[in-house]
Amino acid sequence: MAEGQQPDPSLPKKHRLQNRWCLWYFKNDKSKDWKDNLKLVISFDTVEDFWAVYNHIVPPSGIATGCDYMLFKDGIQPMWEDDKNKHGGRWLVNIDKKGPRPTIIDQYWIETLMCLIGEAFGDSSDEVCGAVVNIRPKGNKIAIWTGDVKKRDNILHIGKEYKERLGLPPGYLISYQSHTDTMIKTGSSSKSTFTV
Ligand code: MGP
Repeated sequence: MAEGQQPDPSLPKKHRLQNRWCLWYFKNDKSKDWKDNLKLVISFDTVEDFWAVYNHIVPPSGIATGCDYMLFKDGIQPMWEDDKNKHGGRWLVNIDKKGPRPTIIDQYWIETLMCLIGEAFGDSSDEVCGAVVNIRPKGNKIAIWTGDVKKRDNILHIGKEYKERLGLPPGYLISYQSHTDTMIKTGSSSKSTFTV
């Protein structure tokens, strides 16, 4: 609904989410700077509008290699440089492309979105900035970004709950990396600050 417009009283009331969320798309165009490839697709703040968006867009398994979806709280840009991200990091889940189900990425992504819009981490949900899914030839990735590497208890709570929500077995370890470490990494792996 446009700003300032009154809701139509004859329509059923929509269910408000705790936060307004923005969906971004990263198109892999190597001729441009990384930031110029980011496009804000749409924002929403009701359950109904979330499903309208979700049902309308191509799932992660269908987007081109090198592209990303990002879902971030309104006001936070999906990049390390944003004030709300710059002291933070991410819980990273690597998804083996050679696994039996190539569309597992879609299942993990919807579960991640449910965790975000449903504020699934209790008080620690305030620490969540957003989530990113990367479609890559070497293996897809999903991550939940949080705002402050020093908030150990919140980060661990989020990591444990997230693992459970994805149905990952206890022996499958996921790691939390600060964005500062990710930025300076050389090669394929960066230092883990936490592991659950
Ligand atoms: P990527 O897209 O997160 O992972 O980062 P990918 O493609 O799997 O690469 P890998 O290095 O993890 O193996 C790829 C590159 O995009 C980074 O090296 C940066 O050059 C750029 N990039 C990614 N992010 C998330 C940012 C960001 O937040 N800010 C800026 N300035 N560049 C970024």
